[in-house]
Parts: sequence; C-alpha cells; structure tokens
Amino acid sequence: MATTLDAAERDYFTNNPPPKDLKANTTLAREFIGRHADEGRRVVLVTSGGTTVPLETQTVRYIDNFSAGTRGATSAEYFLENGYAVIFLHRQFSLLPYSRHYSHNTRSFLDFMKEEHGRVVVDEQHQEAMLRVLRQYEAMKRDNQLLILSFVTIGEYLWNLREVAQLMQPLGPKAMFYLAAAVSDFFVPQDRMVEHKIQSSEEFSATNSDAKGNTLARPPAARTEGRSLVIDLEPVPKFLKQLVDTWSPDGIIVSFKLETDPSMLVKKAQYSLNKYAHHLVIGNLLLTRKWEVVFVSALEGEKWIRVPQNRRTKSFSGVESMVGAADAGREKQDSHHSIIADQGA
Ligand code: 9Z3
Repeated sequence: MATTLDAAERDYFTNNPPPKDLKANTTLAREFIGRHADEGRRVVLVTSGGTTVPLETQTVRYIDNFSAGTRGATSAEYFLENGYAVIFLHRQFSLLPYSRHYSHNTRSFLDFMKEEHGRVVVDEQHQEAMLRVLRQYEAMKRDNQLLILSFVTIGEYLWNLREVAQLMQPLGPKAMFYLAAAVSDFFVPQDRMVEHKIQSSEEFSATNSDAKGNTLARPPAARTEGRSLVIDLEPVPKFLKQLVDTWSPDGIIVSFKLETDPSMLVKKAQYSLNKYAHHLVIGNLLLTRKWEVVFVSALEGEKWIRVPQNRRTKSFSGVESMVGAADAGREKQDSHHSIIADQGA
C-alpha cells in the first residue's frame, strides 16, 4: 500500500503538466527569497483560498473548494507586522492582505470616498481605520515584504507549492509554511480529462479525446452516461508528506484542518499530526471558524483559542466575525496567537 501511494505522489508531477506561469513565478520567488535570506528575515509561505478541480481541459465546468481567503489574507498581515517576508499564494480574486478591508463587501470601495472641492477624499468616518491600514501597507511596501502569487486549479496550487517550498529549503527553520488554502482531496488526472466541454444532450455524443484528438487511454473521470453526469475522481497525492519529508524538511509547517462535524475535528487534526509529524495542525469548523480554532501539536497537545463573545462583530455582509473587534484587543494577545485567531483569520 505504502509503495502505491509513494508512486502516485512521485508520478503526479510527471503525469500532470506544469502551469504556464510557473517559470515566471519561480523567478520572482527565487529573487524574493534570496533577498530576504540575505537580510536575515524569516520567510513564510501563506496559502489561501480554495482550489478548483476542472472537469474539462478547456474548462467550462469545475468543482470548487470553499474558502473566501479571509484566514490567509488576515494572517498574512500579522506575519508582515511581525517582520516576516510573506509569499502569498492565493486563489485568484480571493481576499488579499490590506485591500481585504475594502473589497468583497456588499459596499463598494467608492462608498468610503466623497468629493471635496473637486477632489476625491476618504469619508470622515473611515479616515482613522483607513489611515491605520494604509500605514501598515506602506511599511510593508517600503521593505518589499510581500510577494503575491496566484493559482486557480489544484494542479496550479501543487506545482507552485512544490517549487516555492524547494526554493525555501535552504532557509531551514527560517522557512515557515502556513497552509490555510482549502485544497481539494480529489481531482481529475490529466490522462482522464477530456479536451472539450462535456455534452449533456445525447444527440451530441461525448468525445473522449485529448487536445491532439487522441482517445484517452483511460475512461474520462467526468462523462455523461445516459442523461446523467458521472464524476469519478481520484485522490490528490499527499503533498503534505512530500513537503515534510523532502521539499523543505527543516521548515516550520503549520497545516489547517477544516471539518463540519465537531466530533471529528480534534481526531482528524491529531491523525494528521501523527501521520505527517509536522509542527502544528490548526483545526476549525466551518460555522465557527471566525471565532474559534484549536491548536493541536506534539508539544502542547490540544489548545483552544476563542475570541470572547463581546469582541465578535458583524461584518458588512451581516455575518458575525471578529474583524475590527479583534484589532482593538490586539496588544493583549501574543503575536503567535494573534496571527492565527485574531480578526477572523
Ligand atoms: C482552513 O481550514 C481555513 O481555515 C479555511 C478558512 C479554509 C476554513 P476562509 O478562507 O476559511 O477564511 O473563508 N483551511 C484548510 C482546509 C484544508 O483543505 N485542509 C486540508 C485538509 O483538511 C489539509 S491542508 O485535509
């Protein structure tokens, strides 16, 4: 069993092609890591947002993983504030550090502005909060502390993760991996993916061919049978194992575990920790993720971090969250905890 799994993990990068922008991303990451290593900075790779699983090569349909990117984008701000250089590998168009305060709301960013003597200025009631964010943003820019890379599919995520992790390997324990992205567990391998849009109408028989028009060697993972769409996905290789064992064995590795059933959370987090023997698993439940998380580590066992009831606020969309309230209580928390649990991260 172990051999099969190892082979599947190894073969993933042989059988599934790299994304087009991988080379460009690698060049940027190499320069960024080198510069910060010379300056003696710690570097953290923060992953954020959900990965998609395309069903066709020319993708019309795909399966998505839930994540707005709040945890990743918020945590990145705290890492930056604590002196880290941050590589922010995120799902395209999900939340970004700093701009997240003014994007993805039911309000437009224009609602924060007004006209004064023919010039655009920030509305009085938003001055203080925006000035605080702007100062942090400018400090980060001054030191070139943030590199933003993006992915959409699970394949793009895995290729970028591997490249960046290998580039970070020489940093040893000065490299941290903070894996908050919501990563698909199942996917369609390249040799089971049709080139063209899956046809739903029986009159247009489905073609099981690749980009060159050759019939796929194996049955397509997503296909119509009669009038039904049948999707038969394969497991994504255990990338955490490769990260811990080979890509960056001396790095500090923090993974996240997302569950919906409270009785499973700690069990699954512990299972992951035992299996991969990395540093920390942070568990969260879909419905309560904005105000409570559980840390599971070999050193400290199980430890819950909760934002008190009176510091949870309503966001613009009306969803209860820690945004804003947590900022007020920032200095009361130690930096490690505030990176993770504060502000709805
Ligand atoms: C998380 O658990 C994140 O905290 C959330 C953040 C995705 C819940 P939002 O972006 O949500 O703030 O809306 N991420 C990890 C989920 C995941 O896919 N983990 C894998 C697993 O559970 C292992 S890396 O197996």
